[in-house]
Amino acid sequence: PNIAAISVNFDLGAGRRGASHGPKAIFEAGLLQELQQLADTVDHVADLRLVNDTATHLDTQVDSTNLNYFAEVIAINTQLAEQVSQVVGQGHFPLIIGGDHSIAIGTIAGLSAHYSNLGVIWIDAHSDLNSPDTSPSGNIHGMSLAVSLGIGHPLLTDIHGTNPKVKPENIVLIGARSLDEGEKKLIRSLGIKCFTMYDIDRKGMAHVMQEAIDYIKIKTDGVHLSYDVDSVDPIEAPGTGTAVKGGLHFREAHLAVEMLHEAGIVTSAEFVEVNPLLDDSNKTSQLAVSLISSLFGEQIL
Ligand code: DIR
Ligand code: MN
Ligand code: MN
Ligand code: MN
Repeated sequence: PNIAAISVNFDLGAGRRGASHGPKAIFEAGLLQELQQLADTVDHVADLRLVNDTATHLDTQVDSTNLNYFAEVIAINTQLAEQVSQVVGQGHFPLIIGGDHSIAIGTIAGLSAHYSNLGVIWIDAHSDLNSPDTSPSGNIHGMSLAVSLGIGHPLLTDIHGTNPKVKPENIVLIGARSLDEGEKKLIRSLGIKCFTMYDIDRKGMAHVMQEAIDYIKIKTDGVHLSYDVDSVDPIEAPGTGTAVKGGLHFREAHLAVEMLHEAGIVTSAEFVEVNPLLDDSNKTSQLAVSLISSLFGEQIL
């Protein structure tokens, strides 16, 4: 592929600061050098951040209850959606480096203009299916998948055009182990395919990934991989804001992306929630580089 890397230096969707430094740490861990050996071409096409005044001056009438940094999240995602849509139009593979997971709103919005049945593989300890009504935190990184389904504040769901951006039957969740009550209800009521850590323990990661691939490839015309590093166990990925024990082991985390490479179905990807301020040396950034390399075909032998 011709990879167009887009870094997003943003952390206001999360409850703690630091994921905005994720892109710098991941690039310093050697991302571009690794990708140059694997892809046809690699270009770092954009390095997005909020600049003074880009945050929308929201009307004081707008209800932003339980939506932390609402204007900032709208501003960064509006920029990101435009950038993603542009690189897809040029025939490039968008690789988005976060940043907290609220940026999936902009990524998926930008992609959705180019696909009528976009598939989304969401590898995460969480499901990010909250709305202002169900969120225990008000942090928008816990709402991004719901927004992509058209659930949430219209100023978020309407970013970059039509809504919903993705259909519930075209989503697969992998690695879930921390779900809020409202999220569980939504997963059940919409019938979203969800492979929890229980399923991974019970069936094995290879089996789960094969089921996920077989399920998603049937009716989708493109597949976006949204990889939250907190899916990985904190032993391997300590540098993240909402670590949850009982996660993917190092090899399970890699097998997922190795099998996706082999299946050849992924058309865009994002890696999010690396927080270098919480990291142990640069372990989590290095893990991200290694996972991304495997997605683009790095093999052991
Ligand atoms: C929690 C945490 N479900 C929330 N979500 C996180 O605040 O909505 N998502 N950490 O990545
Ligand atoms: Mn290498
Ligand atoms: Mn997430
Ligand atoms: Mn998460």
